[in-house]
Amino acid sequence: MNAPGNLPAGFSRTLRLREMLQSDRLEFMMEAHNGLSARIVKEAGFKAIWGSGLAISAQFGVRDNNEASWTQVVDMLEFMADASDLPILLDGDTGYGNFNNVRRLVRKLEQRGIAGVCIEDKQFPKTNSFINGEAQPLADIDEFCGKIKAGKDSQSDPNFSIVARVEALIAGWGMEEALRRAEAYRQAGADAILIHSKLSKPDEILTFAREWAGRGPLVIVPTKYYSTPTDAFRQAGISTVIWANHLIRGATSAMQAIAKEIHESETLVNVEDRIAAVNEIFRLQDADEYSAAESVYLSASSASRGAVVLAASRGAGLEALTAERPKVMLPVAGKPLLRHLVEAFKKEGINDITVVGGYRADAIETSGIRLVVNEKHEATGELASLACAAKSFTGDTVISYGDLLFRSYILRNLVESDSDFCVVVDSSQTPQAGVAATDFAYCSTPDDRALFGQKVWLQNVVSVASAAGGAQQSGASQGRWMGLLNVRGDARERLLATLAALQARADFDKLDMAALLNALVAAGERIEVQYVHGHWRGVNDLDDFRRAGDFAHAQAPYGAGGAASAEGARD
Ligand code: SPV
Ligand code: MG
Repeated sequence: MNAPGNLPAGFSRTLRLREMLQSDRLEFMMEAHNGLSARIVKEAGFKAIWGSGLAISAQFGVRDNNEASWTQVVDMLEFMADASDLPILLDGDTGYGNFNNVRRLVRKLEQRGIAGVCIEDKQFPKTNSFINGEAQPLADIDEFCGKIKAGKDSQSDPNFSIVARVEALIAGWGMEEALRRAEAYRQAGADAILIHSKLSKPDEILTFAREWAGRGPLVIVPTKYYSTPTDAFRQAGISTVIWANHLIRGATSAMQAIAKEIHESETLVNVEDRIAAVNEIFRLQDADEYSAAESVYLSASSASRGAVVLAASRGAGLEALTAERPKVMLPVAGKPLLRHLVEAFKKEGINDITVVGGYRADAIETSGIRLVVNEKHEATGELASLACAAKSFTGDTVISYGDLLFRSYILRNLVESDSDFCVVVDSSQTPQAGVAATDFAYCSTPDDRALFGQKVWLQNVVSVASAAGGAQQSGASQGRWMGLLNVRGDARERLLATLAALQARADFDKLDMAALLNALVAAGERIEVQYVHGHWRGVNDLDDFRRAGDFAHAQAPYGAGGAASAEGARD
């Protein structure tokens, strides 16, 4: 809720700043010096930002002597204006030159969404008022009035504010001179007067306010007279208080303490719980908005692609080799099977890889992947494992068996499919008497190996389990499903709904991927089939395992010991 008289964010920043300066309430501005601090000021509830010259130069690591160029300051303001929709009043020092520089400054500030500028009546290049203030020459009054007029004449938004800062008290010229200057600046068109003091008591500010008698908005910076109760400013009719440098100072103390602690202790353990979590930084950067936008604008690209790898099994027929590790960790051509798969995904820009482990999941090497564990792997099947990774379906997702080796074009073509669902079927593998194999696929058209541009659709997949369950299809299958399924965009929601429906079945724990594919078809989904003819290996038994090494070696780059073996050449 806005307090009465407060303008909500829908009003322009210039209007909001103007309203703050002109309102009868005491208002507050908080210093910010970059995008992050601007965001923090807004979240704290402030209505406007002071773009402090001291703080902005300090965060650059330079002095408050116009060492940072005005364009560097304006560039920083752009980040601040992007990070926060609050009005920003720039501390524009002396205007960075003469009247002409002020004109250009005002135009550039308006272009970047800055609501106003404060210029001070010193000479360029200035020095911070708290460093030897008396020694600093003041500007000629007429010359400074010319700057104010030039700035007012060049603003295109009538609500852009120019605040004139009187440095007469800082420079030791006395109250009368301060009042004389303030009046001249008011008459030159200044929208408010900033009266600055370096005393530790508010006396001269309160005197000035009394003498000023409400001729226009007064802005103060109580850095030195900070112990004054804020109500005293309210009673004096001050318009706006600027807390001018407290975020850069707070950040400095924190950084000094943390750097010292980490340097001395050579560990992060003492600081981790005392500093903002990395996720808090992400939040302040609005990382969630990026992810949401990514799913809208990048849905077909690699940036939103993920993979879910089913790797819970020990490997029937491989017991001798898998006492200490799951099948996916068996070494093939010098590295675990899973690593071959992860590298294949990464080559296609699929970096968000979730592996569902089960048997000896502790032995799965987790670099570059997210491991989730199907704790009930001994009593459950592939779909129970898949359900463990349901949260990982965020963009386009490839679901894969964990024991696959394949030539890279297979995955590339799969992820480039524009169908909601797409599977790869090997037409070179059909059921043979006496050979145990699963996942035979029945498709709308057989592979004539010259089908270009014509889509083939999956009708049914028969695994050993589903065949045993009576779902056997009559007639010849067109090949073997390789264990790769691509799910595009929003189709993942339908896949997850189908999975959830199957989860309600009493036999869910026994269901495999074939059951999911068949349930999708039964639900009316069209699953595209991409035929291949060899060029891949699954590792199901010792024989497969032995041949997998030859296959993998044949895929290794030339010069990396990857001379094509007879096995690889044939495929
Ligand atoms: C600033 O914040 O840079 C100011 C205020 O100009 S002061 O440092 O108090 O002069
Ligand atoms: Mg300053």
